[in-house]
Amino acid sequence: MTERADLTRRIKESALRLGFDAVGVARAEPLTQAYAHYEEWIGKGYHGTMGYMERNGESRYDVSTIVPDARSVIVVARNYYTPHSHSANADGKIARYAWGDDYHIVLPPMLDALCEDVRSIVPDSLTQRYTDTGPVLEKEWAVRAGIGWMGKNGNILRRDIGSWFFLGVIITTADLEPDVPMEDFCGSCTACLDACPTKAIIEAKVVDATKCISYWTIESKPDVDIPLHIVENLNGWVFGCDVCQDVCPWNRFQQPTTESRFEPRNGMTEIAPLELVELQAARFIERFRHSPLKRPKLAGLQRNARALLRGNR
Ligand code: B12
Ligand code: SF4
Ligand code: SF4
Repeated sequence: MTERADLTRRIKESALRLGFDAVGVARAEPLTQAYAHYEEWIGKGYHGTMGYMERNGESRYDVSTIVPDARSVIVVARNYYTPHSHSANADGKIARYAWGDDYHIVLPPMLDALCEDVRSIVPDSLTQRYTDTGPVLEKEWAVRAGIGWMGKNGNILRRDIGSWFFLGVIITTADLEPDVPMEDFCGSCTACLDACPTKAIIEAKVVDATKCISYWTIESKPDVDIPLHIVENLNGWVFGCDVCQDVCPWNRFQQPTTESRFEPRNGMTEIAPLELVELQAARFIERFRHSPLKRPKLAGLQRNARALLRGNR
């Protein structure tokens, strides 16, 4: 085994020991084609009001603008699947990724520990980590690092655990052995395209956020009304949406996570819209501390709840 292969093996072992479910490595090179797709996506306005996506294009294109002399990108996956479900005909459904504690809180200390190990295994190396915390095309890196393939629903998926996992990325100057991208196992399946209630998957792998329930219920500004054609198709979702993952045949291979903080907080996988509309600010802060549901703020959640009540009429 070459020295580079040995260092890579030790880093991967460390990632698995720290609790990640999968780890891979990609060569840190400019993302010419993926970035062209990204620019086209932005050009078409599919990002809606997520203005931050228009900035820092150079980092999305080339991670060496973030870490000079970057040689490798380490990508990790952390499974968040817990064996619970929504009740029949649930109203006020919360997307699975948000049932437990926020991954923006759970993953960074794990990534910091891995960065520390990388720097001790490869002395003098530099590391910079992300998990939906900066201008990095995490899914493209996941594909390149062999973590999974990009499903037609726009999510990265694997044959062993489906798509119920978060991604984390470490850009490093360490020169590591790259993995090969995984084969695409979507085949002729179109279940996600057919099932999306708002037809947000414009074509295979391309999601127009401005049509996506996840965007409207999580990312849109709380003072903006959700358009009627979305309201009428919310199908009970008050925060996020899992339809295009629920129908994915590969998600039959889901495995329970070993992270107890991803278990539903207070056993909750849904929250009645009326309860949300009446929730007081002080109670909201206390109840949703460390929860992803804090993101749209109480005003955003109440806007979503009112939309659901309106759509149900
Ligand atoms: C913006 C964003 C969103 C937006 C846009 C969704 C999207 N599909 O990009 C909204 C708010 C809608 C969203 C929703 C969700 N998100 Co989100 N999101 C992000 C974020 C911050 C950036 C992604 C991005 O840059 N999108 C812009 C598009 C252009 O990028 P892209 O899909 O990578 O585009 C590629 C393809 O479209 C392809 N392409 C484009 N055109 C063409 C044409 C052809 C012919 C081909 C072959 C390819 C191709 O090339 C592009 C560049 O690589 C990432 C974190 C990060 N920093 O990466 C999380 C992230 C993607 N989200 C995540 C999650 C969990 C979700 C939800 C499941 C949450 C939920 N349950 O509600 C949903 C899933 C919705 C869906 N079907 O995609 C996870 C996904 C994990 C995984 N297993 O894949 C991420 C990685 C966060 C994380 N660190 O874990 N999200
Ligand atoms: S998250 Fe929901 S609305 Fe968005 S693309 Fe998937 S099924 Fe469609
Ligand atoms: S539902 Fe089918 S087409 Fe969509 S991501 Fe899963 S396997 Fe691919």
